[in-house]
Amino acid sequence: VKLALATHTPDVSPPPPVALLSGSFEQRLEKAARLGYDGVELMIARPVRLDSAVIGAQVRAAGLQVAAVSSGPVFMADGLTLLASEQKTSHVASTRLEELIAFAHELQAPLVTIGSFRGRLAWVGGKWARKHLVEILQSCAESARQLGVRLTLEPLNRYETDFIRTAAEGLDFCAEVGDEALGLLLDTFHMNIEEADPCTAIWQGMAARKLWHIHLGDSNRRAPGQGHIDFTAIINTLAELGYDGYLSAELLPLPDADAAARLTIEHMRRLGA
Ligand code: LER
Ligand code: MN
Repeated sequence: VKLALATHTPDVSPPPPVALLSGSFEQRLEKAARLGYDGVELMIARPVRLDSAVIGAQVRAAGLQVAAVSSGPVFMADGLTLLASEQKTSHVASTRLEELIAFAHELQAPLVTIGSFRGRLAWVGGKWARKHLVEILQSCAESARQLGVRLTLEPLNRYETDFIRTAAEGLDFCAEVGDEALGLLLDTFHMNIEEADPCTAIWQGMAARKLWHIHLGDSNRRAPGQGHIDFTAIINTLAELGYDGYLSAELLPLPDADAAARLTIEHMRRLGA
């Protein structure tokens, strides 16, 4: 199984609340490689402030792959969301998504994540909010497809979103968008709150051939093994169904950002990942 961890690029400061490892960007890459990670999920806010050739070279020099480009900081650091109360904000956010897609392409990253960056229906209001996001994602999925990049929609728990909380709801939304470049990202922390059974959610995503990325976090959003999620069951289900994407740690830096990264890989490897 390919393991990655989420860490921020130099355009993001302070670090997002679920980013791992301490030190400079290059030090964090080196630490990830030394711990045995295969890849990094890059949490990016402003791709235009970064040089993809430099970032790509730094990641390769550490012997790592870019597992994903995360849009999380576009919301967390810049307050931009695809659905927003101001139309201008929504427009700037869509443009930012196009930039992230182009950046992912330049880095040869397989996908861009869309979690809290999608915003909330209530911020737009009315029946057309959902339709608005469908249209934005149709347009961005087309750009992504042309560049050989994929987009992954992430169901989130009820305290962080007002729509798309389960894999089933995520798959319905993907069907509504109807582009082969749009699929799902399932986060074990969110699944633990919203799904009747995380393994069933994984099965649904795999059956639809839409499960392309997974975020790891335990029930308390600490490293796997520090809460009560059954990661053995999750790993066994993924193996049985032939999942070949990344398991990417996106969790709280507790007891500290380096220890959380170490505890994650130790636990996952011990379980056979
Ligand atoms: C937020 O809780 C999360 O899980 C991120 O992946 C989405 O921005
Ligand atoms: Mn997540």
